[in-house]
Amino acid sequence: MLERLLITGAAGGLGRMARERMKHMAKTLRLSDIVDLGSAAENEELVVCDLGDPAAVNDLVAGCDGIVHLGGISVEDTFAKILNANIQGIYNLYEAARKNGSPRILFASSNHAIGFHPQMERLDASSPTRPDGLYGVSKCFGESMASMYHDKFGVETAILRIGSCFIEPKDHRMLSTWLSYDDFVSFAECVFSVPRLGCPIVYGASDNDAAWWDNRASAYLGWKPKDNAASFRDKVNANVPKPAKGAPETIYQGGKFAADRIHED
Ligand code: NAI
Ligand code: 15L
Repeated sequence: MLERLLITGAAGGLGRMARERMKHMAKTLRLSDIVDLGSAAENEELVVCDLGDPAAVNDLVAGCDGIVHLGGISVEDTFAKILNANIQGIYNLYEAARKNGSPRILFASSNHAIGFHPQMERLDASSPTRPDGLYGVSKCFGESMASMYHDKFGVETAILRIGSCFIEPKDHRMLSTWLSYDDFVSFAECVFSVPRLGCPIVYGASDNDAAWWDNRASAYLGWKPKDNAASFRDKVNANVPKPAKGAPETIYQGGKFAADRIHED
């Protein structure tokens, strides 16, 4: 069990889930976000902090032996916002980790780092990145930071290229990209218990029949996702209109993000 697990982005969708479902992983959960986090439960420490602030992030990381990094801009946005939260923010996080005992990190990267690859291509950890927007570019930057801090300083990171982590798949594309909450938590349990982590790139998807991604390179982690988006196929077919043939959500792994405009400041 970890002594103190830091969860950034704890007020967000995945952060709220992790706050509830990762309690058992550490004696203390240090929860952080740029917005209010309510009141602290018995084993919680709450820290409101902008990831773009180097001194605040250094204080945030000090004393933690594990980090689940969920904080930041999570969809396409202006470059100014992405720069502060996802680029300056990840630099601040890795510098703080380097200076504070090299806690293990689970970095929430995204399928949008590879989103311009066509859906018919099967990708693995060695496939080239192909970001589908500025948000995707920022995740590529984060992945490169993880790799460099591992090679140069020994900071271990699991780079999880999350597909679509929600209670259930919301559309046809997510029948391929869905990651269940249970499978996300079991991944985090592997990350913080495996004897040697290194710096693997792992595709964050459940055991979906319609999967696009191959995780054999990280089989040594022992992570075995158990859920399958196929069990929601009928529900999606009944409730969500099929996208038109040739629409971006039928062509690109990143779906609609590939057709998103640049959000000017
Ligand atoms: P979210 O947008 O619900 O949560 C992100 C949190 O980060 C928010 O609570 C926000 O207040 C906080 N944040 C934003 N800027 C900040 C800053 N400058 N300083 C501190 N905190 C800041 O996103 P969600 O869905 O919970 O995703 C969590 C992480 O997982 C994100 O990094 C996202 O890119 C990644 N991810 C999520 C996927 C999903 O399906 N939910 C898919 C792929 C990646
Ligand atoms: C992401 O990276 C986003 O954070 C999430 O909100 C979804 O849009 C997801 O990708 C997806 O591609 O479904």
